[in-house]
Amino acid sequence: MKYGIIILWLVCLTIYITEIGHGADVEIALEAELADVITAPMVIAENDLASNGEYIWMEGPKATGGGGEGWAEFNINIPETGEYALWGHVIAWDGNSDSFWVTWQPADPNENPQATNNNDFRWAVAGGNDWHWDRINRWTDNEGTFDAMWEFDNIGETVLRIGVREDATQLDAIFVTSNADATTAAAANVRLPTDEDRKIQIEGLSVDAKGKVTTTWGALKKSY
Ligand SMILES: [Ca+2]
Ligand SMILES: [Ca+2]
Repeated sequence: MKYGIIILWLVCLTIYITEIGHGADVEIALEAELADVITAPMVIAENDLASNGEYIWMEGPKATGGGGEGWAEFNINIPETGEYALWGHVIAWDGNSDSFWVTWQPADPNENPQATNNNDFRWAVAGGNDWHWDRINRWTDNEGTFDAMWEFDNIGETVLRIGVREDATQLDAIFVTSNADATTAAAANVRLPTDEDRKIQIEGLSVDAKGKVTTTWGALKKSY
């Protein structure tokens, strides 16, 4: 009986190590237009070349700047503690339509940079008239852009807010990864959301390190 328990324990330990101990990156692909909250003047728009045919932006003409109101919020369930990076699938026409504000709580404080104008939360979006990936950065200390990294000490619910800074900047999708060291989209293994990713996002399911659905959002929240 005693040995049986030890063997059972070893089997469980082996399964645990096999499942989570191999260092797989956490990877979560999100559609911008499936955000949990979108406040005007940030709106959903259609584009045939965008993932899922839609993206979000504050509508506006190129080259005029303006903006600074409205945001999209994503409730993201973090399945493992550690460092995370974000990539955005974007279009940024010119120097007056190439930025968002980004906060990701609880790693970031509950601050509204649209009010505080804090450049620590300013994402200078890489320019380009076609959809392309850009790692989210910070305009820290007004000294230029640095790849942003967020550290989460607890698993569970986090809130990512992408706020309008300049109108006409377009966001199609977001890729969340625990591979915070990768500096190119290829190295970060970025992907646009699949049908399964969209299902997970819509139904509020969490994912494990290998991207398999493990538990419902509601069930996970109850364990806190
Ligand atoms: Ca700009
Ligand atoms: Ca999209």
